[in-house]
Amino acid sequence: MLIQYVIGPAGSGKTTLVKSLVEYLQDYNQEISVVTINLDPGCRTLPYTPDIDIQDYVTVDAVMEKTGLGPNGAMIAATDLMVNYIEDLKYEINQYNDPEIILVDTPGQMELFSFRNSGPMIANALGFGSVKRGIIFCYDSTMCIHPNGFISTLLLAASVQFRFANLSQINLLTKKDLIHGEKLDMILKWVEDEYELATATENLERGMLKELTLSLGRTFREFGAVSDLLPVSAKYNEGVDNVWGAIQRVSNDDTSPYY
Ligand SMILES: Nc1nc2c(ncn2[C@@H]2O[C@H](COP(=O)(O)OP(=O)(O)OP(=O)(O)O)[C@@H](O)[C@H]2O)c(=O)[nH]1
Ligand SMILES: [Mg+2]
Repeated sequence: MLIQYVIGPAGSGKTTLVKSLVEYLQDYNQEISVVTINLDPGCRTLPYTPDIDIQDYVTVDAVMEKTGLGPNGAMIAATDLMVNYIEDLKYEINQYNDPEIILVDTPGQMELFSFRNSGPMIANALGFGSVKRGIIFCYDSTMCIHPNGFISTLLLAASVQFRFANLSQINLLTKKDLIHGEKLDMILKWVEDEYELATATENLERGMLKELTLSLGRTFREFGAVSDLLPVSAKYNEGVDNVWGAIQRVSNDDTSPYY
């Protein structure tokens, strides 16, 4: 059994990806057993019906009503409260007959799940028995068309990797349908070739921002934090097969941190 946590900045396409991936896996050609978990206590509607839903236990609205906190404070409190329901989540997972994969949709406020204690605690606690765990990180392509936006997203992806250090990470470039083909190729070249990113930074950024972008680009590459980006359009179900391929490759790799 695999558990994949879908993480990324607000609006980067996490929920739409979960929906599209579930549909792909449940397609009659695949028939892969999949369970979905919604770990966002604040979302109002979802385009898929989660099999397991944290909102059965805790919601931002209920926390607001009970504590008088505003939406931001209540979101923080609700995210922290999720750890109280780890045993319930495990119990619910055990009701399914050893699914091949569990997809976990995480909150829009990425920093709450990733940088407070609850996210890593839940991720560790759900890794019981022989369960393999990994992260799918969503780079929003519309945020990555400038070197500075690309590096900023890379910073977020790398900080998630640090926080969940024992989990493998697959990086996606989401909403590829929203950017032109040449821009998409350009971003993919920035990943492959450090000179392409450096040249684009020289041409497109100015002053301090340019120096910082160049310096961060070099540092990230040195530390191996610039890794393959898989372009995907969950809205139009394009590239979802490659995401499944990447999940399978990482989970079958004995040297990956899955183990
Ligand atoms: N064009 C296009 N739009 C997309 C795609 N994926 C998501 N969107 C849109 O982007 C918006 C945000 O998508 P979500 O899937 O809700 O993103 P999210 O990361 O789950 O958002 P939060 O949970 O609020 O952080 C919605 O309007 C989606 O319809 C895509 O592949 N292409
Ligand atoms: Mg979402």
